[in-house]
Amino acid sequence: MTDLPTITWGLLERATREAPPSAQVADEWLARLQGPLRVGVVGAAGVGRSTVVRALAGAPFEVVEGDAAVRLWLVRRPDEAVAADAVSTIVVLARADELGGGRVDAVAAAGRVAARHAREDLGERCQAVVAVAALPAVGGLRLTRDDANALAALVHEPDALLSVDRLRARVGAALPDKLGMFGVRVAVELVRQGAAVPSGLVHHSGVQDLLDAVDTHFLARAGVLRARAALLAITPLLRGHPLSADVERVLASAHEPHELRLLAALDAGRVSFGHRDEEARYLLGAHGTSPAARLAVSGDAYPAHLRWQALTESPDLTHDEQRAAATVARSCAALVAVGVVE
Ligand SMILES: Nc1nc2c(ncn2[C@@H]2O[C@H](COP(=O)(O)OP(=O)(O)O)[C@@H](O)[C@H]2O)c(=O)[nH]1
Ligand SMILES: [Mg+2]
Repeated sequence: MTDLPTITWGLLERATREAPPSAQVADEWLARLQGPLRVGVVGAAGVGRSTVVRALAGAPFEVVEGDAAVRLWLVRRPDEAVAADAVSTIVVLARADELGGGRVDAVAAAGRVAARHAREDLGERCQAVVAVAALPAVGGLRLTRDDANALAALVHEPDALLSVDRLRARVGAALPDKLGMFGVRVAVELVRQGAAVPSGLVHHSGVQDLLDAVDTHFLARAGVLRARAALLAITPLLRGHPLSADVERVLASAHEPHELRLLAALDAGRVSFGHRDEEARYLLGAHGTSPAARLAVSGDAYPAHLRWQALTESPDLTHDEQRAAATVARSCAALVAVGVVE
């Protein structure tokens, strides 16, 4: 089985030569397939897009406001995330610190809400759901000496942290504006523990969780995700051209997007094969997509294929689990084919 990125490269080159209306876009995508992954930040005005872009500055991928091959879809409430291209979307519960009046555990609590939605209603619509408070993470990187002094003083003045008004009366507006009530409370706690404030805020704000999710769901699969985005981008430009049938066939038959969906379902706990989950994750490419990486736990591809094929008819599995087993079996079949060729 030739992989999707390789097939896509060939189709894009053909598009530049044979299909003039799509040539320019195909050419742009050929260049983009070799560059860093672009991650788009989308959502309603005021949801916190610019702040998330700032919080991700310096990450090992390119962050842009607006749509891209893959996207972070910012929402205030989970029910705003109604339709998305699941494989290329991470839903972000933005400004999560504002929940519960900026309590110290606000983002952690929002994180549990996010995980529940990933298991339940949002699971089919995205790769992951993450709760993030970007403002305190950004603010933590811009603290001045005065801010640091104010935080140190607040360690001994718990009453000043009881409300925004009290905090403003004590330290002025600059610090609460920079970090938010949640951020100030967390930062004071970090100072009390003798921990570094900027990196502590990145962790407690969920920004580290977001970076990890982008790493797992996007960066590790950048080749497939970009290839798919490129084919989707040229599809409308090929209407009526013979190449369009080839592109549609590749998009419809590519196995990798099914692997990504199943990995997300396993991560969120929507699907489980019990003690076989770990083997499934390897075979699906969670720990590397080379044949050797996929087979690291199973050993030989052929017996693995037989075992997973048998599970597609196992009476111990639900219908959904049988279908999921068929996805793993198909990954195994491709590995068997690779072994035959070598
Ligand atoms: N408390 C809090 N406020 C935030 C957060 N992110 C953004 N904001 C504030 O929300 C407002 C809109 O943010 P912005 O990033 O400009 O939103 P955009 O319109 O989507 O780009 C600004 O006043 C931000 O300071 C956050 O994580 N927590
Ligand atoms: Mg903005």
